Amino acid sequence: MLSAASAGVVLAASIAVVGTAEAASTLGASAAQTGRYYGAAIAAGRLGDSTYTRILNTEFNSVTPENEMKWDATEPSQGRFTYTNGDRILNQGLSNGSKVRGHALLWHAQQPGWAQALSGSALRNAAINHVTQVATHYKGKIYAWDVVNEAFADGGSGGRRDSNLQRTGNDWIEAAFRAARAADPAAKLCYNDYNTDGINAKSTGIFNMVRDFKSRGVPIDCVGFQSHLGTGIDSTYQANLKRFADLGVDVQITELDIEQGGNQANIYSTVTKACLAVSRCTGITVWGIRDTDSWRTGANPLLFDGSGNKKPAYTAVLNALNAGGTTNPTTPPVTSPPASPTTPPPSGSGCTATVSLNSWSGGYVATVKVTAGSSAVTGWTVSATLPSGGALTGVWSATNTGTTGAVSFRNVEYNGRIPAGGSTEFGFQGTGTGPSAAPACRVG
Ligand code: 9MR
Repeated sequence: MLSAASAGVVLAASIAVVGTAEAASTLGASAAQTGRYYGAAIAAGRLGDSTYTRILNTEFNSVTPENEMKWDATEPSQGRFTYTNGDRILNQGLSNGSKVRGHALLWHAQQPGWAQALSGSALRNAAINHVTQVATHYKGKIYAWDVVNEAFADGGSGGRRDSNLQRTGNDWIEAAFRAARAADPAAKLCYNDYNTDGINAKSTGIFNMVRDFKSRGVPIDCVGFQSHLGTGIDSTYQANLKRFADLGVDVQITELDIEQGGNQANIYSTVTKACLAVSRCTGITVWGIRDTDSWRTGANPLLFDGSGNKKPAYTAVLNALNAGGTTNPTTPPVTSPPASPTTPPPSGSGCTATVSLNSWSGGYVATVKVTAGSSAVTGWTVSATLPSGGALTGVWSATNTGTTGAVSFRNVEYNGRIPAGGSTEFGFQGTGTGPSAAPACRVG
């Protein structure tokens, strides 16, 4: 027994020398060998299941909340945000050393009832406020956000899907991306969709949007290809990933599941190899862990069976990952949008405020940084003048006095105390155009 075991070790070692990477025994570790992640969509309600969490913690190094960060889950009534289940997913991932993909800030589906009932600028402002608030709550913790999900139509048009969000104006997607960037400059910002698993009219419509965004400086970093696949795969799957990567964005396979049939393991292998062949394909997420966790009842589309056993598809993926591929270069960190230099840096005691505006036609989101001077402050008030015709529609991390013209913002309980030289942030949102002059800050 002992000598057989050591012979096995010797054999494994010699294979590793020949291969491009040493064989790893879990999906996450084998993907990491080429700088990629291998993730799963997970549900907060299943985290008490020990088989589920064992597989999760062993195999995966990225998590996506299946439902817990969607609009209906995080803002069930307007302006009231609930992060309990989203935070459970986040903490599960972070405590396991995993990346967390945020899913999804704006989508035509799973909107809370109050948002479904809105239209026009009220909906646009509510949507942008939602993006700002949720991205701010998770600031610095999310690897990549699906900022906008499934905004393109199926079929041959290559155009946008009709939805209440689309009816607020074609620029709603870029407004969402700008708001997300302003709120969390470190997160990669993705557009995510399905039926884009090859070069077709829908994926080409998205391709054209991404190319346009890149040419106009709209912040977009990645495109997610959901890849809910049947029993076949488009021969242009890899070429499609590559053409997007060539636009200068990362690509990710975000919701992979493949109907069980004679070809399931082969198709899983093909998808894995396609990602490995594209240097900006940064990782793969399967949409669930066991077949019994899948939204596709009866399709058995995942890598583990209902008892948690590895399926042939699992082995096919692991082997493909271990065969190696292009090394995914670490992409440079996203740069923060410049804050407008409205006030000089703090010198004496007191405080100063700088504002960074994310504006679109008819509205804006302002992020205000309050910085203490050479002495700590225990409370602050920031004053600004809003141009006529506009009004405040939302404020966070501060309380306001006035909604038009001369307005002021006072700290809330948890952010009044700023150490000497330290800073805090609050934000507000309004209709019309944002303040053009420097906001004033005073202590108290
Ligand atoms: O898997 C999710 C399922 O639990 C929800 O009931 C459903 C509601 O629309 O959303 C599922 O996830 C979807 C994802 O958020 C976006 N792409 C399609 C996924 C499958 O429907």
